[in-house]
Amino acid sequence: MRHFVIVGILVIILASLTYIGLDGIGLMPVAASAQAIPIDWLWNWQVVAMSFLFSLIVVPMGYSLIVFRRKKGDTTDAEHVEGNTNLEIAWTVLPLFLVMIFAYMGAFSLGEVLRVDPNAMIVKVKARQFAWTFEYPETGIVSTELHLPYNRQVVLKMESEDVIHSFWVPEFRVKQDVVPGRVTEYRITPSLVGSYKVRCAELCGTSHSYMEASVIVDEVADYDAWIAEQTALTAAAQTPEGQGQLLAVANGCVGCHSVTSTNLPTAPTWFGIYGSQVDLADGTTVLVDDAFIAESILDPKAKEVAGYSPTIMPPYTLTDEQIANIIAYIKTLK
Ligand SMILES: [Cu+2]
Repeated sequence: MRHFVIVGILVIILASLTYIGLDGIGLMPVAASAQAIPIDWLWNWQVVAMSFLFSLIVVPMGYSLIVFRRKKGDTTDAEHVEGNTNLEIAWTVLPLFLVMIFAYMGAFSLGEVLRVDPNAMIVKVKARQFAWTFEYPETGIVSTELHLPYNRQVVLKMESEDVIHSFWVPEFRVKQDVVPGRVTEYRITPSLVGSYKVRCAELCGTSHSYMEASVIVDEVADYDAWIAEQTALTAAAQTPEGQGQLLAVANGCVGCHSVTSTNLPTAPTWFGIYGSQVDLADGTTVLVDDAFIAESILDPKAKEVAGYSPTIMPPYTLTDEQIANIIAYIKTLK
């Protein structure tokens, strides 16, 4: 009986230390979704059970090795044990109970995770080797970053264009495969403002490990501001002038050419230039029209504007359409 008491106390001590140790090393990243709460709750009780079962095996084994080892000079046989019905019933019924309790806890946790909010916001997710794209159907925004408002359930409708991928944000805890030929759903309610990363959790090809995208949980006001900004960009980008402005930014044109009435020392301002006459370095003048702008983009040294030579601008290889869009943008600057 004394041995049982000692072993019992040691099991409790080791189980507590194992639990405190496992809990202390932070096995999980920060929890950033409402769904993380039932998952972490279940996980925590599993760690408790693991710590206890680990101790229940290791302590009696270690205790027996030390306390019941053969004494010096003792050559007698050990006691023969022919089985113990009570013990067998105990180690069948107790684990059965434990498994049933965890089955119930698991079902409860799953129910919480899958709980549907009818007001959930929809975002479409496209996965392809090796990138994620996010579409906001309400506004038509397409983004390579997933912005989500704080504390509102979102349902991701996910499709793959090629192979099986898997959407996984460890801070949200939930993970869902993205399978070609069908739409899979992923529900989450972000509960912590911050910047996270979605990574593909299904080996999908050579650059699988680079298949990441930013997931940003915004305060509601910041989210609204992002939506407004993206909507403006999307709307602007659909007109030739908008495309032209994006091109002018992307190609660095506006680094040297001002777009206001203030001239930069590097190059003539674009403001009011279309349709005007400019003096060239060779003493002649030229009308700024489509032909002159196109020539100046493709071959900047062909006609050098007075006051800026020698021309430092490199030739740009743009398509006719891109040039037309830039011209459309320049025309708006007046
Ligand atoms: Cu992938």
